[in-house]
Amino acid sequence: MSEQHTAVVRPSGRYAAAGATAVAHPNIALVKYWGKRDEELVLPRTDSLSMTLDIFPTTTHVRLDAAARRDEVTLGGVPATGEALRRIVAFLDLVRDRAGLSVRAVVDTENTVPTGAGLASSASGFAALAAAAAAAYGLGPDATALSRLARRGSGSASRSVFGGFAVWHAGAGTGAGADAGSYAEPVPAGDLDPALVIAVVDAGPKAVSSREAMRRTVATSPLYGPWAASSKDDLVAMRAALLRADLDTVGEIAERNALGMHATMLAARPAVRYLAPATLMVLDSVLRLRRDGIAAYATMDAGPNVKVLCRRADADRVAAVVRGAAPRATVHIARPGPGVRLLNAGGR
Ligand code: 2P0
Repeated sequence: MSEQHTAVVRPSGRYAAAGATAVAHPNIALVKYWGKRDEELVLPRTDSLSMTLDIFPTTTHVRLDAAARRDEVTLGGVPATGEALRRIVAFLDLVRDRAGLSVRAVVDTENTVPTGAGLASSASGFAALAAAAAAAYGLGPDATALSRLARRGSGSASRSVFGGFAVWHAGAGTGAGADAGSYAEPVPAGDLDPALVIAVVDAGPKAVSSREAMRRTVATSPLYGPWAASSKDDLVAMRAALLRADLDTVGEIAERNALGMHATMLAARPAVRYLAPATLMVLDSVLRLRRDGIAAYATMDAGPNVKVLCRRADADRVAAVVRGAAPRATVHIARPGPGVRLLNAGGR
């Protein structure tokens, strides 16, 4: 296993008084997670598979404060409130429950990815929080246990525990007994040299959260069942294509899986539509690239931004074409990145 796949999680046995700092990167799913079978435990309906990026890290510091009456959370230096705070405190409660401790925490998070724009800030966010909080409270999970723990914060965070490509197993069943079966692990890939050209066409927060959108889709979309069934086949074919480093097949599967996921949302009642005019302009440019013989394949998440999978050698050309198609977009080039890393467990 390459170093890229290694999640560094040091066991400590007792809580680290000075706290712990962890860094995690977002991941982009090539076979999507869309739909839960258990909201409380964040158990998905289907397996998913992603590539962790080497850009947009989240850095999170967690320090225990015996004198504090409640958790103090800042996001980019600004005190967290509302739903963001509620989710982080609920996650810390879970960690405290496992550690048998009640002491409150001071959490500082620096995100470099635009929050809430379908660029998976919750994946890097909860992966970093899980690693830092587990270390600060002395849990010492192995990488699999850390992936299960991160899942409880946000499903996609389970995959950001690992670098390179990762599969998140849905597992089976519901309730507490099903928790153990749902975790991510690295996926072996052949000699691929991929890049993801990320076109941020709108960095603003989305109108409908992915949590609400997936709930509505599962509950009301007549296309959800067929997509979930075809996603199972996509995952098997994707793993095989990755192993033989077949970028064209990886891209074809990723694009159809993403378009299918958006079709399920469009058929939800009421419809959820994340795709914007600029999204379609970029999708057209991807078709033109393919017509010109460049392997380029698009995927979109819970937002209007487009990620274009291509060979590393083609990334600059793909980025230039995408910029031409959406002149107001900000374009980034990402490559496979590392798993979550604990920077320290005893002081900043
Ligand atoms: C994914 N997305 O596989 C899919 C594709 C968005 C579209 O995972 O409710 O923030 O916290 O488990 O992980 C976004 O969902 O949702 C997501 P929760 P999460 O990347």
